[in-house]
Amino acid sequence: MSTKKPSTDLQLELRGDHQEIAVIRLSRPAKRNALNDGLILALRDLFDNLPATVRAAVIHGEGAHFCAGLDLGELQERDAGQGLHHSRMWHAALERVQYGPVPVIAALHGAVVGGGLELASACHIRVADASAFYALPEGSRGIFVGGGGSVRIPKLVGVACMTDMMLTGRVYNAEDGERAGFAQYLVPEGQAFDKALALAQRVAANAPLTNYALMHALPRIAEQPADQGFFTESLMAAIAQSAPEAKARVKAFLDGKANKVSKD
Ligand code: 1HE
Repeated sequence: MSTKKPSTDLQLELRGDHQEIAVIRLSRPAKRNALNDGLILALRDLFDNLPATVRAAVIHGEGAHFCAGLDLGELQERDAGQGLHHSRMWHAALERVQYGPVPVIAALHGAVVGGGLELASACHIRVADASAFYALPEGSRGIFVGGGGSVRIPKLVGVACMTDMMLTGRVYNAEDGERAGFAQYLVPEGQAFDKALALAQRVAANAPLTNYALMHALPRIAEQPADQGFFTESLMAAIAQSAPEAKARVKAFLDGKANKVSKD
């Protein structure tokens, strides 16, 4: 699997005055951005080699859908060992998304299904437009999730919701999906990318160490017993606040030079 040529189905574009936003596009619209092995490996390599200017990323899909999941055309007869390695390859790639160098915002539209939902759930923020729908057709295809979905998806919507989706083939539309917790933002059709980009610009303006703490410390703290979590939190807080950038930002507020918190 790892000897395949790099995929041309994944595009990277840098945006922003300092090339601080990476726009990552699944670019296989004829196959509804189904994720073949080449695309999964390209995703892994892309996150391993993001330019140092990048502070936040947006991932989206070309065409009418975000992603149709695993490329079923590649689902050849695998023995148990090969199936294990295939799933672990997905885990490695999506781990680079979740625990990579920068926060990733998924702009969702159309189908967000199977492995596409697993990819979306590895991102840090999900923005959906009104055309988005969510499903886990693995149940009806006689397979199981293999891209980390059984770990990440229940953290968004709960075990009961995921079990129901896989047992019954239930499809959530955009509105119900947002209510269930698949997406944090719901915007009119066609606006998910612009909203995700605007959020990425805000994220990119944060102190890098704060973003690092949110990506790497928070999910681990949330998994720890409370006593250990409190301790890890104190360590992370001490490290973050000792950074010169944190001191400069707090001083700017105290000098009346930084934005107040505002509900508008
Ligand atoms: C595909 C795939 C795919 C489309 N693998 N080729 N995922 C699924 O079970 C979802 C399967 N796909 C669909 O239900 C639909 O295609 C969609 C709802 C996503 C889109 O519908 P539509 O009408 O826009 O497109 P289409 O006509 O169904 O598909 C267009 C083409 O894309 C067609 O190929 P063509 O050569 O006949 O033009 C489809 O065969 C192809 N296509 N989806 C391969 N998924 C780590 S484990 C993860 C496990 C899973 O993700 S299982 C869930 C797989």
